[in-house]
Amino acid sequence: MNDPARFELFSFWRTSATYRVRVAFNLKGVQPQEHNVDLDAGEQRSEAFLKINPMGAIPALIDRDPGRSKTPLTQSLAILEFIDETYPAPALLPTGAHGRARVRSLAAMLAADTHPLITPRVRKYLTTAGHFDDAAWRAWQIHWFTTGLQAFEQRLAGEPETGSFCHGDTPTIADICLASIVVVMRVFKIEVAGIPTVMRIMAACEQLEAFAKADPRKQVGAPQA
Ligand SMILES: N[C@@H](CCC(=O)N[C@@H](CS)C(=O)NCC(=O)O)C(=O)O
Repeated sequence: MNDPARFELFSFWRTSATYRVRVAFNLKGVQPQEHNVDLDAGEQRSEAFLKINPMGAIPALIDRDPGRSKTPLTQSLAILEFIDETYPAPALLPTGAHGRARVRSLAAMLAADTHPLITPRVRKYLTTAGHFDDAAWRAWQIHWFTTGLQAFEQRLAGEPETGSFCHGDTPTIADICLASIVVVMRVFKIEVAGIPTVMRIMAACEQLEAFAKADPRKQVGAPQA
């Protein structure tokens, strides 16, 4: 199954959205070839990268399999579903329509409504046009991580579909998104109180090699501890 030449993944060590794609590939036993896009150096806004993703954001994925479209895929949630459809086992979405919608909804709470607010482009805007200093930016980060994760916790704790993972007892794209936020909070040394179910499920995720291997601190380019 593993064909290292098939997928090219544009990535950076600490990014939440790329972490999701790494975990999904790991769960499927597939290893993409990674190309570093240094977000600290602003490489996501280089002319070359903007041809791959005009949004100036990673991940971007190119399928090099002969006969397949070479149009880069962007947006981590779309890429997760692409990987799941390309390699159906183990499934990253449940089978029923309601379960699939619930998992997609949980995933979107973090990937669509939380994470984009703390990206480098938002920081750049707020610290220039918005006149934020470092303390204001940190308060902003803490606010949005807390809002997103406490709402996520409320759903996990209150909905009967929650099991040892976000939906039942196997990992889905909701768990991948949950873990993608927690690993980045660790990088930024941010803690959110009152999220015991989130942290219980995070611990379950990290028991799995697919998640553990994707930890930002283990990626090429990560600062040495
Ligand atoms: N909704 C997009 C978000 C992509 C995104 O914002 N990625 C971040 C890294 S985690 C990025 O490349 N940011 C560059 C910037 O903000 O300048 C996805 O899920 O793929």
